Amino acid sequence: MKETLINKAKEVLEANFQDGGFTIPSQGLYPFQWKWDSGFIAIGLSYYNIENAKLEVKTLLDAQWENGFIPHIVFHNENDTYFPGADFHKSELHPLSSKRYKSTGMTQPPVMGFVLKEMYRIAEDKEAMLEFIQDHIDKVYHNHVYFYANRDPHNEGLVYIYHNWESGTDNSPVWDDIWKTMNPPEYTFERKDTTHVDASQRPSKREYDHYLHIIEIAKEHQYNDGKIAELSPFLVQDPLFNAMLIKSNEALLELYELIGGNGAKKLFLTQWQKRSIEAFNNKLFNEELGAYVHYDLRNERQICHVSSSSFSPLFANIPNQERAKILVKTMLEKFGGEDKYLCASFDPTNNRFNPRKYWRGPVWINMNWMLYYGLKNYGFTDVAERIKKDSIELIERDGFFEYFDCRKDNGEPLRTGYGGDNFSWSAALLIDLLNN
Ligand code: 2M8
Repeated sequence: MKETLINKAKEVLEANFQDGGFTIPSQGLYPFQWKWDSGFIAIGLSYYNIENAKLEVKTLLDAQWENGFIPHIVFHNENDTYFPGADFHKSELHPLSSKRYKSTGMTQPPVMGFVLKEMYRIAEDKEAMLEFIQDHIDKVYHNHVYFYANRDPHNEGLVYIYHNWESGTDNSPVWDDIWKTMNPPEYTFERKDTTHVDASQRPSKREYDHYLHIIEIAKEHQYNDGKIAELSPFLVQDPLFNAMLIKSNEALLELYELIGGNGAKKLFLTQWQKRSIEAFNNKLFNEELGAYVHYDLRNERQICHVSSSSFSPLFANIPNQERAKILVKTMLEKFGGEDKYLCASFDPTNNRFNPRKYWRGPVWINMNWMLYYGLKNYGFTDVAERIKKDSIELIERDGFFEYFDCRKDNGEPLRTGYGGDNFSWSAALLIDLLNN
């Protein structure tokens, strides 16, 4: 069983591998290179094709801008099955954008630090892997410097995102609170996603109006960070994004330790790490909900909803043991009913929950993967094992999909997963889970 699944997962990744040296998330639906997808994909590839894993990371880092920024999509080709493409995003507006690659002008969770460390853990030839890391780690470090210098206007140690697409959790009901503060124009455009996936599983047209509007504002100011901080109606300190940054800071510190030297970089990371963890615990925890939440920096308030992002700090060693216990209690009470697979992406007890719609409720394998390691780390072995078992069962039962219904019985006799099929990070992270 295990071997068959692993072979199928490899087939998915092989079919999605492109000539340019990167892996697309899913044919048709996502035909380019995505930042955090590439990180998760590199982890899976490391088990059986370390050279392609390295290439995946190298290709992404090649598209880094001169200011250290790494874009969320790199448009390696002219594929027209995706909207909005390179012509909409116009990364060339930013004076320091890559001259070689067209991209978006927004980013995604900073996974590359911990991805390099995972690759080192998995690699058989540690020496060769460390050499690769040595050649690429400064780019990741530079990316972290970019975040602290440009995305943290109060020097708190918490960086903001200016777009829901930067979060990776695109249409989470968390953002509904922000949409209520905006009234964008009704744009005319041709959606492509709904030609690949049933519209009931994707964001609405009105949501896309909001998404495009924020980009229009950023473009009016050539993606200037200062202007975005001043003007973007969406300015959020996201627990998932910041947990990834903290996890990656820790990984960079460990890797620089292995490499030796690099004192100034280690000092920078140590200082910011301390500040980030403190601010994270002080500002993003909500006692009443027993969970970490998002902070709306534009309107200076917590966004009081529980999502799978609320538990991601476990992955980055952010809570103390006592708080970790509270998080697990909240998770089990709200998300953990016997009739459900762990872990829904949004609170199933909240009336905004939708079990079929993208980031409004379905289970995502990348989130489960992080939660598995986080829970294990704090000694919550049973819950960790349940998340792992649920992830494997969902893929076996529903296929290598993008997201999955958390209800064990969703009333559909011919049940499948949702979103894109043959989805790369579901395959890549399954390989890691099955090898553990
Ligand atoms: C989804 O996002 C893209 C925009 O980035 C989209 O809907 O068009 C998200 O699930 C995101 O987290 C993911 O990286 C991307 C590619 O898999 O798809």
